[in-house]
Amino acid sequence: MSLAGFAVDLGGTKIAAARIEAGRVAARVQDRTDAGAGLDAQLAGMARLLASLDYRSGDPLGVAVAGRVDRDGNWHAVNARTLRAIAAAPLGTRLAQRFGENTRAINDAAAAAIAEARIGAGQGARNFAYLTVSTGVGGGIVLDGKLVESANGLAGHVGFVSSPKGARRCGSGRMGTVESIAGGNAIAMAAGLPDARAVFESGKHDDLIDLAAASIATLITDLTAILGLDRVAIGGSIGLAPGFIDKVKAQAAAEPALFQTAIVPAGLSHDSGLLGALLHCLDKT
Ligand code: BMX
Repeated sequence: MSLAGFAVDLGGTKIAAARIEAGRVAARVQDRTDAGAGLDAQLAGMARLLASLDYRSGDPLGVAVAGRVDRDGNWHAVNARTLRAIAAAPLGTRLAQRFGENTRAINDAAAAAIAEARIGAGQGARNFAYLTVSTGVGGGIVLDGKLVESANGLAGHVGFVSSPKGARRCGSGRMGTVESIAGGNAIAMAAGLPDARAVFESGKHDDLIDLAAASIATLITDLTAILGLDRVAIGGSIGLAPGFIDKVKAQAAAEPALFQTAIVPAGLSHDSGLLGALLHCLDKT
């Protein structure tokens, strides 16, 4: 396939940028996300990474970000603890000023859902959802090949659905969300460790990982009841950690058969947000 251009994927923990050629990531660089940075500093971080990939102003550039991007291109953290200085930030306008008109921004999980649906693990599925279990829990829903969108950019934010196992308030302000159980920040907080990687490496918190997997299984079952999903792909640093999807599948298998769906790993691994951001950008023209 002829997909070519550049992409940025800014998550709660890391920011990646890539040069994409012939539908594949040809070169990739990444850095830690500055969770306290405002729009100017985030744009400067993107520009730094892109410069190292020989990006030139005017080249096609798709930008995926954690948080919602509304119809006017304004960027808002939904979980205000993840990106603390991003509220009504005019991302679309500022991207165009800095990088040219050939840019477009979208939520990171929505971008990944587009890529997985078109060229990844969702190909051939009619009612498809992509879930990322990472710093937060994000999602994108693609029905009949079309991403479900809303004017406020919230559509698909399935991590903010409440969970029967939830007992904490999450950074969205909602009580007991799936993200408050299964998000990397939430798991790290519950374990009293700096981040989710440390939780996995400690080998001492299987109970927290099991609880996270169970809450994701319930979320998938609920989404299947609402949308008649025929496939769900899971990505993200926790979602793709060894054994995690198997735990989710084992929990989901205990549900009545009618409410079960196929659960598969993201086909594009950690590149789906980058590839989907560029696909979305090129859809514009
Ligand atoms: C949160 C939310 C989503 C995002 C998801 C995954 C914020 C800042 N983030 O649910 O918009 O898609 O996390 O994000 O409100 P990641 O940081 O784990 O990649």
